[in-house]
Order: sequence, then C-alpha cells, then structure tokens
Amino acid sequence: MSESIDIPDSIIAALRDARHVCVLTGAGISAESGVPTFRGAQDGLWAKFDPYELASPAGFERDPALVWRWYRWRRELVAKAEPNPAHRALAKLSSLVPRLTLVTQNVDGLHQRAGSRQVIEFHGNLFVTRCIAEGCVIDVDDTAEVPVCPNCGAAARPGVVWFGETIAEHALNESFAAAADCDTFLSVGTSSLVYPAAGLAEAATDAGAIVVEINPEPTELSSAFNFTLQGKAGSVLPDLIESIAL
Ligand code: BJW
Repeated sequence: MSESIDIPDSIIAALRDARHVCVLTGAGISAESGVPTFRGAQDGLWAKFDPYELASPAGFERDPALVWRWYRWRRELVAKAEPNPAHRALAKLSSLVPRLTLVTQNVDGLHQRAGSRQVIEFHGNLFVTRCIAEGCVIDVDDTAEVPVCPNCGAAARPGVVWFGETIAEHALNESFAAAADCDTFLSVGTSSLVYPAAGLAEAATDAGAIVVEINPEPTELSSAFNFTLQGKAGSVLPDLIESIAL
C-alpha cells in the first residue's frame, strides 16, 4: 500500500515554472525494485560486506575473485529486477519540463529500462566490463573466475567507480554544469554521504535553485535542503509528477 504525503504548493509551482530540472538519484530509488541499498542497517549491502574489500582498487588487488563473485551476484540480482513507479515517474517528468538532467549514482540501468534517455551514470554501470590496464570497455569470457582482457591479458574489472577513484570527466563536468544551471534540483533516495555526488545539491543551492530531498529518512544534508519530502520514492515521485501534470 502506498502512503501519500502532502506536497507543498511551492514545490509544484517551482516544477511547473522550471526551465531546467536536475535530478540526482541514489540506491533508495531502486529499493522498491528489490535492489538493496548500500547503507541500510538491516539489508544494506555494506551490512553484510566490507565496502573497502569489495568496492576499492586495493580490495580488488587483494582478492579479485571475491570481488568478481560479489559483482556477478549483483548483476544477476539486478537483471531480475524491474523498474518501479519512481523510475517511471522520472521518465515521464522529462516530457513535462523544458529540460531535465538526470544524474544517477546507481549502476543498475533501471532508469534507462524505465524509458529515461541520456542518463548520466556518475558511478558507472554494473554490466560494463573494463580492462584494468587500459580502461577500455571489453567483452570477456565470463566463465573465468577472474576474466581477462582479450587484447592485452590484464585482469578485467567491473565498469564502476570505486572509493578513491575519480569520476569520468564528462559525467563530472556535465553533472556540475547542470546543477549550477538548474532552477529546481531533486535529490532522491541517497544518503548524501558520498562525494563528489553529494556536492551536486550544494552546487545547486549555491546557484540559487530550489532544492528538494525525497527520502523516508533524514540524511546528512537534510537541513541544507529547502524542502524534505519524507516518504518512499515509489509513492512520492508519482504523486509529484501527477500534481504538476494536472
Ligand atoms: C529510500 C528508499 C525509498 C531507502 N525511497 N529513498 C569529500 C569529503 C569526504 C570524503 C570524500 C570527499 N571527496 C571524496 C571523498 C572520498 C569518497 C567519499 O565520499 N567517501 C565517503 C564515504 C566519506 N569518495 C570517493 O572516493 C569518490 N571519488 C573521488 O572523490 O575521487 C577524487 C578523490 C580521490 C581520492 C581521494 C580524494 C578524492 C568515488 C566514490 C565512489 C562510490 N562508489 C560506490 C560503489 C559504486 C559501484 C558499485 O555499485 O558497486 O557508489 S559506494 C556506494 O555509495 C555507491 C553509491 O552510488 C554511493 C552512494 O550511496 P547512496 O546511493 O546514497 O546509497 P545509500 O545506501 O548510502 O543510501 C540510500 C538512501 O536511500 C538512504 O538515505 C535511505 O534512507 C534511502 N531510501 N529506501 C527513497 N524507498
């Protein structure tokens, strides 16, 4: 059953009048698709696994087979998941505003499967494999415990951004340019703990945008937002999109 919350008229008005809306999503938007978040106390991925063993270059160097097992498990889980009403609401939003920039920290591809186009994948994509030596995208023999690059024989790795690694230049530049240009910024389903992604909301605030958080729990940055809509993305976003479409 979906819980409805009251959406302040000023948020609806801001979205109706917006010239450019920028949206940042995090793991919480895919939670209702059955994809675990990272930092959920009970069922978050980090509740069971050590992030620095599984999502860092040092962890991969120490035990690449373990890291690959974890990523294969997640690939299988995400392949069976379906986009939920929150992903679909954001796909619809692009037809209701003059310009939408959708930045996701998620690597699951669910926004694209819901119909969103030109999604900026800030932390890469779970289904992409790269050569660890050259960084290029490769096809690998997926039956190997640790697949290797068919061109140079170096280890292959998941095409995601680990702790301590830099964000792809085009993703970083386009996202921060959108945050600085937008007039309304939505932060959906993210704990706002991981930088530089969390800095996008701050960049939008500095540029004078109205900044709205959608999350069932308060976050590190809640007090810095103009509005916090405390609820699940799968019910708040469809309600919000319906209100501005009326
Ligand atoms: C719902 C819901 C529902 C539940 N509806 N909501 C500045 C200050 C401090 C530290 C740093 C800094 N700059 C850089 C750092 C270091 C580091 C960092 O930020 N560390 C922090 C943990 C302190 N950052 C980096 O290393 C980044 N690189 C970088 O900065 O390069 C330059 C540099 C290099 C070296 C030194 C210094 C600078 C790279 C970060 C890469 C993050 N990678 C991961 C893994 C991706 C691959 C994979 O998936 O395997 O990205 S970690 C993980 O966290 C993943 C996520 O994208 C990311 C963010 O998590 P997210 O999405 O917010 O999920 P959760 O679980 O945290 O939150 C879920 C939220 O949903 C919760 O709030 C729930 O309440 C909510 N929710 N149900 C709506 N139904």
